[in-house]
Amino acid sequence: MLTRRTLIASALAAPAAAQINLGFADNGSRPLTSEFPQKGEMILQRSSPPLLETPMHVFDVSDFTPNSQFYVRWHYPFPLQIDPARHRLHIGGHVNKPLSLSLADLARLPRHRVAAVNQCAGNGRGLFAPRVVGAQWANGAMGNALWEGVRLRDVLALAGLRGGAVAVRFGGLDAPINEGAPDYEKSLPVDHALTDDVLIAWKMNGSSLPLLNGYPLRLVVPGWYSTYWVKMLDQITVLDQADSGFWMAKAYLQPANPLADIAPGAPAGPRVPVTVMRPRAIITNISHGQRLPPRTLTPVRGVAMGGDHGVKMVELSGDSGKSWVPVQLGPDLGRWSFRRFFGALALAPGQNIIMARATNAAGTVQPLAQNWNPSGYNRAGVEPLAVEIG
Ligand SMILES: Nc1nc2c(c(=O)[nH]1)N[C@H]1C(S)=C(S)[C@@H](COP(=O)(O)O)O[C@H]1N2
Ligand SMILES: [Mo]
Repeated sequence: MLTRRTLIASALAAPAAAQINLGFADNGSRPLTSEFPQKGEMILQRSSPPLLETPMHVFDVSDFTPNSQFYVRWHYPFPLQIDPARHRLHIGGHVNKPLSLSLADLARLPRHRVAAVNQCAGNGRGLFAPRVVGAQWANGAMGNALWEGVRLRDVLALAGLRGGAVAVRFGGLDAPINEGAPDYEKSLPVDHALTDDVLIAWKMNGSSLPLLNGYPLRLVVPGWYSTYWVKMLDQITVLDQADSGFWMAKAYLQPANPLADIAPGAPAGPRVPVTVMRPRAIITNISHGQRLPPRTLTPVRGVAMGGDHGVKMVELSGDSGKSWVPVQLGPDLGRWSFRRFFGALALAPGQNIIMARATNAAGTVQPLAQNWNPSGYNRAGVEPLAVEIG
């Protein structure tokens, strides 16, 4: 096996931009658990409230991440039993007609489906150097599913937005333990709330949402980080001014530059809410530090996302990013979905640094340099992996 010292040495030898992940030997080195309801084997980050990460090999098998191994993230405790017949979605605030809808009421609206990546804003946080505080995810705090439900827009139309509506706020059944702590509530600007693909979903990959992924209803905001995808949704409030609540005004803020990037230790400067995701390609069949037998061509596979546009191209490099070759893409399941890639590299005996990078349909190329910010959000630089051949 590669030692930490050889990895550091090779990281220093590689081009400055190619920073090696020293955080984890690989995804599998952290404890695994199969103890959670409706979940198979997951990486355990925290049991209560649960933080469960998807092992990387799961993404190597299919375009859609199985519900049983879809990652889980909760800030607060939530009910463990929900009676679907009694669940109500309340719509109020700056509307003409406040409503309280049952699941049966929702099921009468036109049905929509969208394939979309759900990714935590802190996905990959545990890989930042220098380290940052927060859930120490590797890159498994993401997943792709076929979400099914109704358009948020259609539900808002039933209640009728009043003139001057600015934002739409969402809350779920979970609640903080500590008195006075802020409820987990997130808002979308009203123009984004009214877009075609924002759904109130109750199905994920053809089945009911797992409890841990937000049964019985969750918001789906394709192209935006999952902090907005409020689970166990029971409250929608239309606001006539910007949401000044903790989870919008104080949390999930990133440096106000396109890459969410500042020098470690530099003043934070102006910050803006985390919103759209960025293109990423992640290798799923090889883990960092793995030793592989020599072959003429070493298969390299993975998943790519385009952020807020579809994936146009994925390229591989076997020489620390000096040269790149485009690889074959899997089926196009739409703008918001994972797109798998299938390639191969001729790797020499000894240590190789391999990389994959995505380009989206807007022409945005995944940068080679890793971005950094104190909360570890929006990580989207190329992820180099060290592979030992022989
Ligand atoms: N009600 C509620 N919804 C929530 C959260 C939460 O704590 N409570 N966490 C958000 C965050 S930060 C993430 S990353 C996603 C995780 O979605 P998942 O658990 O289905 O993977 O849920 C989002 N929706
Ligand atoms: Mo998150």
